Amino acid sequence: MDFQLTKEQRLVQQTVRDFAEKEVAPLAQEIDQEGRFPRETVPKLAKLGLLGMMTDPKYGGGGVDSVSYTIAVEEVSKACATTGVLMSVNNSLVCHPLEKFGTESQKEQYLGPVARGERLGAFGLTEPGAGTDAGSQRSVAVKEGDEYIINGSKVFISNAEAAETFVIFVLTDPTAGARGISAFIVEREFPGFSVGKVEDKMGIRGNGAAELFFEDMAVPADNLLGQEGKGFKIAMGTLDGGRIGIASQAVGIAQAAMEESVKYSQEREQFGKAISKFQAIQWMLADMATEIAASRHLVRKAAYIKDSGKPYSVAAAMAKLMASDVAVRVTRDAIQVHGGYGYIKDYTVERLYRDAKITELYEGTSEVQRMVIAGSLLR
Ligand code: COS
Repeated sequence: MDFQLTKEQRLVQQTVRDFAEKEVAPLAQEIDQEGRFPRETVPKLAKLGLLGMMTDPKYGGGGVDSVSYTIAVEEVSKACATTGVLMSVNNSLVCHPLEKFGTESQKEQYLGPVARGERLGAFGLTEPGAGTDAGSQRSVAVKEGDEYIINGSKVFISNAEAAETFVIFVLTDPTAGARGISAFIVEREFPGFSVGKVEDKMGIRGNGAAELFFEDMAVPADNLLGQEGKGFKIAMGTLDGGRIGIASQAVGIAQAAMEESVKYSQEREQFGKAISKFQAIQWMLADMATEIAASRHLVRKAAYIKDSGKPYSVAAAMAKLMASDVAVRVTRDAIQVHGGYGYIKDYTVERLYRDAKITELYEGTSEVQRMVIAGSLLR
C-alpha cells in the first residue's frame, strides 16, 4: 500500500492548482453573486485537458487515471465549486457513459467533441417525480421507423444553460418500470428540445441548472446509448463515478474553508492576541484537518478501486457520504472561526457554506449513499 502520489499525479496537482488560482478563483465571487455560468472558463478548462481527463486520447481525452481526476476536481472546486461541478459533470456523467456504452461511431461523433471541450455535456436523469426514486421516469420515447419521438421533461440539470450534448434517460417501455428506461444522446439543436428556467439556487449558483423540455423531439435511432431497457443500469453505473467527482468537489470546498480559517485565525485578534492562540479555535482547526484527510483518503481509494477495474459503487458511496458531511461541518465551523465576519458575503467562507450543502444532495442524497452501503452489508 502506497499513500504517495505518483510523479504524474503530483504534476496534475501542481498544474491544476496554479491554473485554478490564476484563472478560476478570481471569478468565483462574481459567479456566485450573479448566478452566472462561467462560459469564459470552459475553453480554458478544455485547453488544459480538464473536460475529458480520463477519456482515451484516441477521442481527444487526457487518458489519465481516476486518482488524478479527483485531484483536479478538488483543486478546481477549492477555487470555485461551480466550476468544479461543471467539470465533474462533463467528465463523469457525459464522457464516461459515452465511452463505456457508446458505439464507435457515437464515440467519434459525440464523445470526441465533449472530451475536447468543443461541446459541453449534461446528464438528464432527474424529473419532478423522479429524484431519489430515479426509476420512476415519466418522459417517454416511442419508436417510429428509424427515429424515436421523445416527449417529457427534466429538472435541475447541471450545465443545461450552456450544454450542447446531453445524455438523457426516458421510458421506451412504460409498462416495465426501471427496466423500461433507455439512454439517448441528444443535441441542443434537435427540433423539439428546449431548455427552461435556470434555477436561482442557494449555492453553486453559476452551474446553469435548468429544466429540459422534449416536445415531439425526433431522435435518430442511432442515438440510443447502449441497449433498450438498460438505461437505469447505465445511469446508476454512471452515477457511481459521478459520486467520486462530487466527493472530490466536497473535499475541495472543505480544504478552502480550512485554509481560510487558518489564515483568518492568525490575523484576527481578540483579548490582545490572535484567536489562533485559543484552544477552542485550535480544536476546530485540528478536527477540520483530520476529517478532510480522512475524506480525501476515501475519495482516492474509491478512484483507485475504479482504476483497478473492480466494483466501486460502495467505495464511491462511502467517499461521497463522508466527504459531503465533512464539507458541511467544516464550512459551518469555518464561519464560527470567522465569527460575525463569516456571515458577510465579503468573506469566502459564507459562499463555501452555501456551496457545501449541495454535495449532500445531488448525484444521490446522503440517504441514498447509506442505502447503497447498507445494501452491500445486508445482501
Ligand atoms: N451499477 C449498475 N447497475 C446497478 C447499480 C449500479 N451502481 N445499482 C443498481 N443497478 C441495477 C441493479 O443491478 C438492478 O438490475 P436488475 O434490474 O437487472 O436486477 C437495477 O439496477 C435495479 O437495482 P436496485 O433494485 O438495487 O435499484 P433501486 O431502484 O433499489 O435503487 C437507489 C435504489 C435509491 C439506490 C437508486 O435508485 C439511486 O441511486 N437513486 C438515486 C439516484 C440519484 O443519484 N439521483 C440523483 C441524480 S443527480 S444527476
